[in-house]
Amino acid sequence: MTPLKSLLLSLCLLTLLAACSGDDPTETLPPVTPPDEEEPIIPPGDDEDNANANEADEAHPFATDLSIPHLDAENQYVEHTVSFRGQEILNYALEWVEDKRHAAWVAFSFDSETCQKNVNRTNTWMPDPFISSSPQESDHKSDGFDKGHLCASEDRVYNRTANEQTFYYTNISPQMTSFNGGYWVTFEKLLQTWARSGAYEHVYVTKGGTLNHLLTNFTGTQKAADGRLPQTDADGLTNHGLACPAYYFMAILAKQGEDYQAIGFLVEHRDDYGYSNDHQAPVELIQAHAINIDELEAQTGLDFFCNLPDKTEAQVEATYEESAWEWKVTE
Ligand SMILES: [Ca+2]
Ligand SMILES: [Ca+2]
Repeated sequence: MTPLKSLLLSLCLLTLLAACSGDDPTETLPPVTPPDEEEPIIPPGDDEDNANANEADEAHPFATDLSIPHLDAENQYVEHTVSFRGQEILNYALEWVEDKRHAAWVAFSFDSETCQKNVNRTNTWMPDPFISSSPQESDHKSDGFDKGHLCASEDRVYNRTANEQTFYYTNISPQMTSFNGGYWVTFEKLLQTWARSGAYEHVYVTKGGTLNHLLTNFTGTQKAADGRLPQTDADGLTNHGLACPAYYFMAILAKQGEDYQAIGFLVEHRDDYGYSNDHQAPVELIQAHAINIDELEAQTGLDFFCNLPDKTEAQVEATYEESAWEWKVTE
């Protein structure tokens, strides 16, 4: 090899080496792919899973409210709303069971505005304008029972229309006089005390009578205001064909910040507790009926607070903390 050929070969090798080294400063790196912002970073089984939640639609925008239990498509679901301070808000909702002529439940909530006491009881009894099979006044005549509110008149006194709607006959249950005015009333006052205490920013409630347990072949011991003894037939119906529950219940969920507490009550419908309008049950007796929501769900067949994320729902329903509630009535 001549010295010239040797030089040329060396130059060729150097050129090749330079081409392979990849350190050309003009070369650009592939762009870094940013993380996909649509993808949740939370691992599966997260805090927001909600398998049993209701779905809201245009006709039922409040179906996902925390007060509403899991809806039963067999029943008629109705939302009674009112216009309050420039907003359409849920006053209370109910599910109507046509063949029982009784609500499966009613649901509502108290916040800093809906807990207010701005109006008096209106006594505007009327058929429910949303339910064609709504009972009317004649369905409650001479049956030996009181017209017992499910959502109490005193629960809805923030606005006149709100109170008027509690007098729809779909919100009424045939209750024994001494139970309505002497015993159940203390549960209602305890709930109202909690709701108006300022201790919670929101109190959600589902109330009702057990349609899976009706009072059958019953004759009471104390006459109602109509001078008759309360009576039901073998199907658990009054003389006008309204279902008469054997128990009444309340499921209560209180929210304060991110903290939730829940408690349930289940009470047998009797007229021999020994209390009356003039002599109402003390709160200690009411406290003895407290149960957790899991147990109340087992007894009633309803799924309360389904719209809570499942993990939170399971936690608050498993136990109730007696010390988390103030056992005092000031209403
Ligand atoms: Ca539940
Ligand atoms: Ca849920």
